[in-house]
Formats: sequence, C-alpha cells, structure tokens
Amino acid sequence: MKIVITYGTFDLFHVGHLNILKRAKALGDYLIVGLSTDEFNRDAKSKYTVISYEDRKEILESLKFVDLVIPEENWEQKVKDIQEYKVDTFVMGHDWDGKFDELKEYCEVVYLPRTEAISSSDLKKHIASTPHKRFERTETV
Ligand code: C2G
Repeated sequence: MKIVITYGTFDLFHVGHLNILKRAKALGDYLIVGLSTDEFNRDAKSKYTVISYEDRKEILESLKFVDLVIPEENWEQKVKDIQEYKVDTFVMGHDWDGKFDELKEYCEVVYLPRTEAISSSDLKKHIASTPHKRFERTETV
C-alpha cells in the first residue's frame, strides 16, 4: 500500500484544497493530511484561521480522498511523521517548490501545480469588500 502525506491549514475549504488532495491521493492508496492546528497557524504561520481546527478536521475526514488527519503542530514533525506512518510520498503545492527537498532522504517529494486564482486569504478579502458578489476564480484579487 502506497502511503502519501501532505500538510496544510485548509481554512475556508475551497476547490484549490480539494484539487491538491485529489491529486495527492491519486499518487497512492492512502492519504494522510497533517492539519495545521490553530496554535501552529497563529504562532508559526501568522495565520488566523476562520474555521476551528476541530471543524477543519471534520471537513477533511469527510472527504473520500482523505484516509487520516493528524495535527500539524510544528515545522519539524514531518520526518517523524514520515517514519512513523511509513510514508512513500510527500506532496505539497508548488508554491512550496523546493522548500521540503530535505525530505527526499526519507521519501519521494512531489510538488503539484496549485489551482489558480483562489486562496483562503483571497476569499477573506473578497468577503470583506464585496460580500454580495460571487467570488469568480478568474478575477485577479
Ligand atoms: N493549494 C493549492 N491551490 C490553491 C491553494 C492551496 O494547490 N489555490 C495547496 C497548497 O499549495 C498546499 C495546500 O493546498 O499544498 C494547503 O494550502 P494551505 O491551507 O494554504 O496550507 P499552507 O499555508 O500552504 O501550509 O507544513 C506545510 C504547511 O502546513 C502548508
């Protein structure tokens, strides 16, 4: 069984998140998601999540592509996770291209194309400025 792992915040879940999880799962048989805790987001990523860790976890666990969700509490846990879960492939969107190449010592490292023109921060800006207008992914924000 080929085990794949990816990490992220997955706040305000959107199609960019769905696509990376779908593509990651397509690389193996079992997908683990390291989900950034609210504290890790705040303290290490300067991200203030709209949706709580518990609710973000429940959303991910309900997806057919996701087999296991574990907390991501720090930047350093990836090697331990890869060893503990016998991970074959580590996947991230290509906005992280090259940033995790040190993990090549432990497993395959794959950077996949991001979905264009959508991010949780884009959605927050859009909702704040034009709450009654549909967010169109073609628009540049
Ligand atoms: N993503 C994507 N397309 C988008 C938005 C996000 O493919 N339009 C991908 C990102 O590249 C990442 C994953 O979705 O692989 C999760 O994105 P975020 O929730 O923004 O997570 P991030 O802040 O990148 O945290 O240790 C790694 C970090 O936890 C990653």
